[in-house]
Amino acid sequence: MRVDSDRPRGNMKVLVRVTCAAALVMSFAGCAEDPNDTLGASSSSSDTAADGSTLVVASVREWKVIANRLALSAGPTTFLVSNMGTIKHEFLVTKTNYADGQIPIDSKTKRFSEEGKGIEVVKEISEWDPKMTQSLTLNLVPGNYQLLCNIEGHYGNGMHTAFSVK
Ligand SMILES: [Cu+2]
Repeated sequence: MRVDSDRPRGNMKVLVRVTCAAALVMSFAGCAEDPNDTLGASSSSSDTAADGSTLVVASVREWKVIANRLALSAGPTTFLVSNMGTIKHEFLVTKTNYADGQIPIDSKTKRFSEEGKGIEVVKEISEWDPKMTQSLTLNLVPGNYQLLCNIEGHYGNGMHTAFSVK
């Protein structure tokens, strides 16, 4: 068996393993190779992260944002987000009353202004590599949100989902 056959990717594999270990500490079962597995596993695992916050398991890819729950009660919330795509993505928890996918896009930058009227990027995971999982914890207040990626062209291509907090 060739253990180190593909050296260039060696470091990434180690990082993935470390990330999975961190995820397990948060009582998330496993490191998903497929978003459907992530969603399936989440239904039988805890709805609460180790710190007591509400757990939302999500994934980003070209060109979707998926989450295992799209409505929850206000309070401390942890998003565990896997990049299931082949390129970098970001994850923005955005408070807005715009309908899902309807935030106006600048035709030149192919992004929306994160300082625009009626748009509040509450917290974000900056763009990160494929096959990696990141977590984000924040205190959600009631309102309408979108979980989205605002890298050039990505929002317009479909990387958004509506999310509401009561
Ligand atoms: Cu993206």
